[in-house]
Amino acid sequence: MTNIAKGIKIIDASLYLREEKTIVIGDLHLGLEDSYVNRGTFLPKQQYNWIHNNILKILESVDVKRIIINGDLKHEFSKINKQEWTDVYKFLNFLSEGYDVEIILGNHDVMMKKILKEQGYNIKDYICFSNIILLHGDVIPEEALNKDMVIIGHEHPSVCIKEGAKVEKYKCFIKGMWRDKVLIVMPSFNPLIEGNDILTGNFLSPFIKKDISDFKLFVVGNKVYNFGKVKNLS
Ligand SMILES: [Mn+2]
Repeated sequence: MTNIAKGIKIIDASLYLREEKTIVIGDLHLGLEDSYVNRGTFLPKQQYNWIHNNILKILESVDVKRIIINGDLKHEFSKINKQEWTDVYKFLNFLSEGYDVEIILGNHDVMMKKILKEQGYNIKDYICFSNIILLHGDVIPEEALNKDMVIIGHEHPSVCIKEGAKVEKYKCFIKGMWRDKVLIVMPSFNPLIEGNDILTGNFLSPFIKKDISDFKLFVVGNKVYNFGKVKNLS
């Protein structure tokens, strides 16, 4: 566990908000394998169990009341595939047994929004705690201007790290500024999504400007490593 801000810890690819006893995970992209199969690539269905076991480990490590899914619960953009129908409900039912579950709408969730709402799931465009706004990060809502800290997903940040001749990609958290606010970007919780290399400078989210050299980098390996500023990475 590593502190990324006051009262906010990184645990694996999740964030723990201590005062709110809340775990935040994002970009699960459930149903990813079926979506690949439909495009002709076979992928064994292992991600669900991995996600399930990993969230269990996290929930056992700290005192949790609430779980927030920060967008892209499912993978397909313009439809709902068979695996999504199964995995999304299995996952939400499993979490709902012991915790309050809230879902922030991601750009991949639009097709399911109405259905989840009708079934009583708590689904929102963003969630605020005093000075913090949590949101997916594909659009900037007005409300973000009123807060001191913005926490987003959407970007799937990762970084390539060289070790001798070997280069390996790791998921990472990055922390910097958006306007006069602290911005934290979370990685995808899905093990199959390695993510987008932050050093390429190509970002999806309107919250991230091209130059992130002053951002701080937290790499998620078998533990979390504080790498300092992006510009010091060599
Ligand atoms: Mn995503």
